[in-house]
Amino acid sequence: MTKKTGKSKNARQQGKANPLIGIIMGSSSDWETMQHAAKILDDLGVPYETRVVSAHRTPDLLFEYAGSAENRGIEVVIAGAGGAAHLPGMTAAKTVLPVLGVPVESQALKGLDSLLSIAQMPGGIPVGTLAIGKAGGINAALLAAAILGTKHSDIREALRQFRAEQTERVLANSDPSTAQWLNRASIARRSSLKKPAKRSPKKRKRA
Ligand code: RP5
Repeated sequence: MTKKTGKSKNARQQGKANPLIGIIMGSSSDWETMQHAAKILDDLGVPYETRVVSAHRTPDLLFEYAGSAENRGIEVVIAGAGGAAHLPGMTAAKTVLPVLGVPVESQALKGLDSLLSIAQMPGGIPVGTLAIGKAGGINAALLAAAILGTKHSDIREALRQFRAEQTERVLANSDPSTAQWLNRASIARRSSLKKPAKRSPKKRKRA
């Protein structure tokens, strides 16, 4: 068994003092999606920071954040946004750091609007676009770690360990029919425990 990645915290993670990754999002409502990126980085022991930076509600903050990220030591930006999602593209326009975009699932169009807004950047300013929603948040963090891994060997090794554990989990549960059977058996057991006791019929009061 390989050691759990989450427990193998390295020196980098101490206090998240020097974040290498900036996770930004257009609204605090995007956190539900972006927290999955943060969790993966926690597991890998990669220091990061999180900020709400809205392209249309706080445009000056966006310029300030994207313009200063490189000098502050950030090496990759993960930007999540929903709807007419211009945050990742605008961020990429203000920095030469790699920007990974996470399309947040919108109510109106289920995130298709976010996906196209982020992926369809005109040639010249790229945004690496991930899947809509939770999978995109997870994969943005893994891809950011892979990018950092080309320079930081400890991050590359943490990513290798993450992959090994993931493979182990799949191989350890390779027969879904057994898992389903176990599941059905435990549901049946639980429902038999919950069966209400037979009540004796109430005696009618005589008038
Ligand atoms: C975008 O608008 C945000 O990225 C968010 O996904 C969406 C809705 O924002 P709220 O109205 O929930 O703040 O800017």
